[in-house]
Amino acid sequence: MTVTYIGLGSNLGDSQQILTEAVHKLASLGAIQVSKLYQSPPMGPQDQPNYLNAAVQLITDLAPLALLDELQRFEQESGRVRLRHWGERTLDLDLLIYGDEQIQNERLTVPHVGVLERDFVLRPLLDLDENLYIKGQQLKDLPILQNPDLTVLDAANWANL
Ligand code: A4P
Ligand code: MG
Repeated sequence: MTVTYIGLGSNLGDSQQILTEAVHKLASLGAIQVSKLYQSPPMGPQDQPNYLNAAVQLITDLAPLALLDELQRFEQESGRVRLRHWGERTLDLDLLIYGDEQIQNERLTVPHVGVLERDFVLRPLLDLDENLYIKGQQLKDLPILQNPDLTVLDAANWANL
């Protein structure tokens, strides 16, 4: 069993519904906990809608690449098409953290690149465990969290678990 964290993002379609379905699919892979639901302005191209973001803690038996296969299958099932780098998408599922492993291969970089610079990733992660560390860095101490550019859309049971 490994404690993993998945980042969820969507800015096309009915994003709250898409993220809710993604949470229920993740629950088929192991025990989960869900962060609050956030809205954030786009990082990358600015001519795209705001994002909804959240994170899920998943405790699973799946090996990293098997887990990535499942995440990519869920992205495809949401009707995801690849338009442009950092561009709009119906569903993005990123493997943020896999236990305390550091993974670097053709398909996978874990911890996910950019975690430490993205408030829309960090804030939901800290909902799940406020004492998380990545590569020796305590997340709650990161300066970017002092002026987060995101708003809480729903703090309750938004995914109807
Ligand atoms: N990949 C490598 N490591 C991982 C990992 N840890 N988890 C590879 C998941 N995938 C990983 O992904 C490209 C490849 O990354 C995959 O084939 C996988 O093998 P992609 O999602 O198809 O491509 P992308 O859009 O070019 O890049 P990526 O990495 O998804 O972009 P990001 O970094 O996820 O950023 N703004 C706001 N406010 N909120 C957002 O959620 N998201 C993005 C996407 C841009 N702007 C955003 C948000
Ligand atoms: Mg991605």
